[in-house]
Amino acid sequence: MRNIDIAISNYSLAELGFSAHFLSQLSLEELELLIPIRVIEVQRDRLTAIGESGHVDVLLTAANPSGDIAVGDWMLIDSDHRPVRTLSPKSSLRRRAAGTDASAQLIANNVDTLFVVTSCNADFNEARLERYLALAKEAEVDAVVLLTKADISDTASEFQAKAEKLMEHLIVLTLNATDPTVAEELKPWCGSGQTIALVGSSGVGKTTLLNALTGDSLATQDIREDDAKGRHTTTSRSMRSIINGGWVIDTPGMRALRLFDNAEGIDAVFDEIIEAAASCRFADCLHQNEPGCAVQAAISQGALDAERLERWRKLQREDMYNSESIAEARKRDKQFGKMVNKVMSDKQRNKGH
Ligand SMILES: Nc1nc2c(ncn2[C@@H]2O[C@H](COP(=O)(O)OP(=O)(O)OP(=O)(O)O)[C@@H](O)[C@H]2O)c(=O)[nH]1
Ligand SMILES: [Mg+2]
Repeated sequence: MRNIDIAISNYSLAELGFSAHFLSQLSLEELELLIPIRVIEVQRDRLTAIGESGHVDVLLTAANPSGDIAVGDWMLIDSDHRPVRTLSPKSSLRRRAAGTDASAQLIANNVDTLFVVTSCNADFNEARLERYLALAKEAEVDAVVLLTKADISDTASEFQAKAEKLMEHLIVLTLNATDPTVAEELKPWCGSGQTIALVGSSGVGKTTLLNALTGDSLATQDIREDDAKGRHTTTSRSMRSIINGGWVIDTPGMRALRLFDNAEGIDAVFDEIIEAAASCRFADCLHQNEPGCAVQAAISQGALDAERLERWRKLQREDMYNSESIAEARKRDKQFGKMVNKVMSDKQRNKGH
């Protein structure tokens, strides 16, 4: 018995987000023999995807482990629905895994717009928002900040003004996520074939927004479970279709977003510092007490925020530390793999004698 389940769907590949970027990766033979599908949920040993002929359950193998596949990915499967390969994504959102694990974790792939969700309350934190914005910049994904719970705040416009200062041309919306008309407000980002991901802390209203966009509150039940506080919290990532076109990926609330290999994204968010630094007398200026430091000069003139400089430094340091520890862990894994291979081949050789 094959482990597949095909349901009816009416999506074309273009509506699913397939584009020239993916098509160009297929050979003529693959085009004829293989089926492109888009991953909507990943479990340890299997994934659910959607293709032109509906939902497909795919069993994963050692050659295609779940750790290398993210929600939003495009994959090729053969006519028996066995995974063949994952197509190179056009954007990839990744972080350092939570806890002590020095490994990379995929958040979502092939996202067009990142909705960075926070609330008009104590969750609002500039340093956290800057992290998410740097993540989006690095992945070359557009970011929009959504400030929920504006309906129960007297200072929503103050939060909005603060968020708008974090990056040039940043769009910041204040919303009531529980109001169904919110889907209308978010429509500009939800065109056919477009993919949105919702990120932010637990309880800020990501799933509430997902429900508004998909128009179906029941649809999220299977990915929710009661946590210790009796709240419904999202425990896994999944992609769902938006009422008037496009796709939305809900993610579990993140306690900490740890960036790695994100130097360019970080500099892009703090570009007023980079711009000022270009006028420093010394190319290797640390913007501390060096003579001719244009960054410190801008701070004393009130043209640059000293707290931004501190947050930029902190994020840079962290990014460097995380990038190094992930690179080291990869090297260790590789060396261990080589050692195992050597032991195995020695054993084989000894058997042969
Ligand atoms: N009044 C009001 N309540 C909101 C708003 N957004 C979310 N809520 C409420 O906040 C609570 C948490 O919302 P969720 O959508 O579950 O939050 P989440 O971001 O998905 O949380 P996790 O799944 O734990 O990451 C729910 O009770 C929502 O009804 C809003 O804009 N206004
Ligand atoms: Mg949720």
